[in-house]
Amino acid sequence: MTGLLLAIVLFLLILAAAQIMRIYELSLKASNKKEYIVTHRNNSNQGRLMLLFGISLLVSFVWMVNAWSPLFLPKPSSAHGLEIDMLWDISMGLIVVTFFIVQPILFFFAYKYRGKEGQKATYYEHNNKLEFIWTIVPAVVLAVLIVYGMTTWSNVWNPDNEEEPLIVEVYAQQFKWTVRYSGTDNTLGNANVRLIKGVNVIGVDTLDPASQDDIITSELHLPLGKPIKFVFRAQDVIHSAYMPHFRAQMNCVPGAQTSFKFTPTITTEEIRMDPDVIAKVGRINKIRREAGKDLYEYDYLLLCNKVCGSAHYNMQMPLIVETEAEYAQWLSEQKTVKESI
Ligand SMILES: [Cu+2]
Repeated sequence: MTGLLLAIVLFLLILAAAQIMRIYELSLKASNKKEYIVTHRNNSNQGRLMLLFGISLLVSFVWMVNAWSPLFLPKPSSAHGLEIDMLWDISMGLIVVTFFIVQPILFFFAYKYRGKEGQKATYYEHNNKLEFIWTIVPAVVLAVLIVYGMTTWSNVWNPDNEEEPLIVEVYAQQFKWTVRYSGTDNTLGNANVRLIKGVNVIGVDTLDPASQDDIITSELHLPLGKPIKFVFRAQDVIHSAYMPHFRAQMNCVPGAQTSFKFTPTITTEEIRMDPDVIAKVGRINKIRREAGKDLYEYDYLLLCNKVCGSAHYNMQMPLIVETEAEYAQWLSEQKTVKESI
C-alpha cells in the first residue's frame, strides 16, 4: 500500500514539474524572450553549480568511505586471501588517487573557464607530446595491473610446496547446499543427477566402490591449515559458491564440475576473538537488542552469489573451521554413504 502511494506521489510530482516547465516556456513567449539564448547569468550559474557539484562529490566520497568502511570484511581467513586483498588494495589505491587528481581539476576548470561575455576560447588543435603521455601512462599502469593480477591468480591456483588437498564436494540446488566428504580414500565416488532417488538426494552412485566411505552432511566443517580442494556440482540452475571470509568464489554449473582450492588459516573460535570482528558483532547486536531479536554470533558462511530463484537470498550454510583433531572427531560421528543410503 505504501509502495502504491509513493508511486502516485512520484507520478504527480513529475506531472507538476512538467506543468511548471510549460508555464515557464509560455511566460518567456509572452514577454518575447528567446529561451534558447544563453545569457551571461546562465553561464555563471552553471559554472558555480559545477563547482558545487564537484565539491559535494568529493565530500560525499570521503563521508561514504568513512561511514561504510566498518562494514568491510574482516581480515582474510585463507592463505591466498592476503594476496587477493593486496591486489584489491593496490587497484583501489590507484583508482582513488587518480580520482582525487582528475575530478577536482575537471570541476574547477568547468567553473574557471565558464562562458564569459567578450571572452573567446583558445583554438588548440593538436599536441603530439600530450597525446603520447596520456596514451602511454595509462597503458603502462594497466599492463602492470593485468600482469600482477594474472600472477596472483596463478599463485592462488598453484601454491608452492603444497601437500595433497582434502577433496570436498559442494552440491548446489534451489535453495540449499549439501556437502560430501571423500572419506578415507580421499576420492569422491561417481555421482549423477539421474541417480537421485529417495534418500539419495544428490545422486551418488552407490555401486561405485569409491563412494562407500563418502560422507554426506548438511554442515561444512574444515580442518585448520589443510589445503581443501572443493569440487562443485549444481542440480538445477547456475549457483555460485561464495565464501567471502576466505576470498573464494566459484560458479556451480549443472552438468559440469568446477573446483577451487584454499587453505583455511584461522579457526572460527579464533576469528570470533578478532578485535575487528568483536566490534562488528557488537554493532549488530546493539541493533538486534533494540529490536528485541536473538543475539548474533559470528560465523563463516558459504553463500550463493548467483540470483538463482525466489529464495536465493537465503541459500547459505555456516562454515566451521576447527583444529584437525576437532574436525576428525566431528567427521567420525557422521554416517558414510554405505551406512546411510
Ligand atoms: Cu543459488
